[in-house]
Amino acid sequence: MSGRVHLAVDLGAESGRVVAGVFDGRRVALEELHRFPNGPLEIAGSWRWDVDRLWSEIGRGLSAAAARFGAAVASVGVDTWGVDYVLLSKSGEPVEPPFHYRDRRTDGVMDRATRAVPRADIFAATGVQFLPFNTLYQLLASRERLAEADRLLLMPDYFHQRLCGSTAVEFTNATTTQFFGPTTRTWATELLQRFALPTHMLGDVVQPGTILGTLREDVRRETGLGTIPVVAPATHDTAAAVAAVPTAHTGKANWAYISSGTWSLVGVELPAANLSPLAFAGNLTNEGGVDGTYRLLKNVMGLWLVQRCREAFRRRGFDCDYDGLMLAAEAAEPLRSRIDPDDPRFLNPPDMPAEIAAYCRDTGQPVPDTAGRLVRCCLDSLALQYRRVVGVLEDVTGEPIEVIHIVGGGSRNRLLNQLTADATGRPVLAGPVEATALGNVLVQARVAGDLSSLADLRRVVRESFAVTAFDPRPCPEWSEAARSGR
Ligand code: LFR
Repeated sequence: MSGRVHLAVDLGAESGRVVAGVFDGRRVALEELHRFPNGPLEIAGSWRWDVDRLWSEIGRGLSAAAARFGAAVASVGVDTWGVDYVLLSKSGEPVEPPFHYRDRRTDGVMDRATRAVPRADIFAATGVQFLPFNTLYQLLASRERLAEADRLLLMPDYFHQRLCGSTAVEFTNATTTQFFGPTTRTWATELLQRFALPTHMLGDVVQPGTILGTLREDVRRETGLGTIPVVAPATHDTAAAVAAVPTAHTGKANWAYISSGTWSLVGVELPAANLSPLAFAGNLTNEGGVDGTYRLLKNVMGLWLVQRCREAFRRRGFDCDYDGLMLAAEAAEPLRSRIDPDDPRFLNPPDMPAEIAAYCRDTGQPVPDTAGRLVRCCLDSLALQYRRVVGVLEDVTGEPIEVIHIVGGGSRNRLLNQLTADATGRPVLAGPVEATALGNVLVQARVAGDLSSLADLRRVVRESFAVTAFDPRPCPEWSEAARSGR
């Protein structure tokens, strides 16, 4: 395919990639140029991000893009996970290596914070789900460094700064902090003041699709790229993925998405945030999307459970690939034991299989004692949680959800796709796998003048990628399991 090339730098908690999106005006094709691992950097017992290594990997990807596409490269933009931030000094350098959101310094902070300021007030000001790693609690956990900071950038903004010097904060990721107002659409400075947190380091917030600047001279020299614009896509990976859901029903809430990867983000798209008592009671979040839309969703623990089980199996000398684990899970007895995947004990336990076993023991269930049983327990529990969240979303919006789109890396998991259809009783449409990079690329393509509405972006996705359908099978045991409340 020939056409204009937009580069998506797509960083996830487990891996990063630089992807080229070639857009011919009607369809888009993706080509992965460079993939690299990501993960926590341990410094004196704390979990950080190795942003310098990530930066050099991004450089490698950009050099590969220059070598492969030369002058056809039209722009570049970065998306990453949410909530994490870099504090910059006056001279533009990080004041310390940025923390990983799973770092344990936030243990207990959210509980203390919500004793000081009631949850209802925090929700009214931000519309965000209570998660212990939200930026708000991270700032409270390390407030002593804030005085040194001139700027707070979120992770993608930081890489944009290194690419073009911009210090803007992009809207979709700003909404994950739990100090951004969904109705005022500015920083919730009054809330920060109630916590005696400073606000001087908060900069301008820009919408997805803003041209942030042009590639710095030194980056051009090192990579061989030209004087191209750096464009803020939807910088929150989930927002980018939702923008690339291949629905033909933009503007309606009768479809749900699951952006499936390390996390499962289960939600609907709305024209504005929903701050209702039901949304608050359901601990839902309102995160910003493309074109001012809001993503009403819930973070479900996701395939992190399986990733950590696999890691633990490896440590015990049992190195089974992902497909092998799924086959073992498929062969295991369904719904034998179940966990609440969102119990905070699963956020970062030292040994995931042991934690799952302990949960099952504590709740009087059979302990999953093989790899297949453990993984099956994770997948059944996720599917059951999806069912619950879909129910809550319907209650909150008052609209029946007729179909579920699963996008992202987790949409490759056929077993989980089928279990999701069975558990929710809804048809599941799986794909595209690379929704995040696609959403990133298509927002850039729109800036280049090739596309107009969000519906237009999604039409391109539909015309470029096939989806796989999973129909629900009649399985009364899911209703029973849901009734049992676990
Ligand atoms: C998914 C994600 C989620 C966010 C979590 C932590 O990759 O961005 O949306 O809650 O990571 O930042």
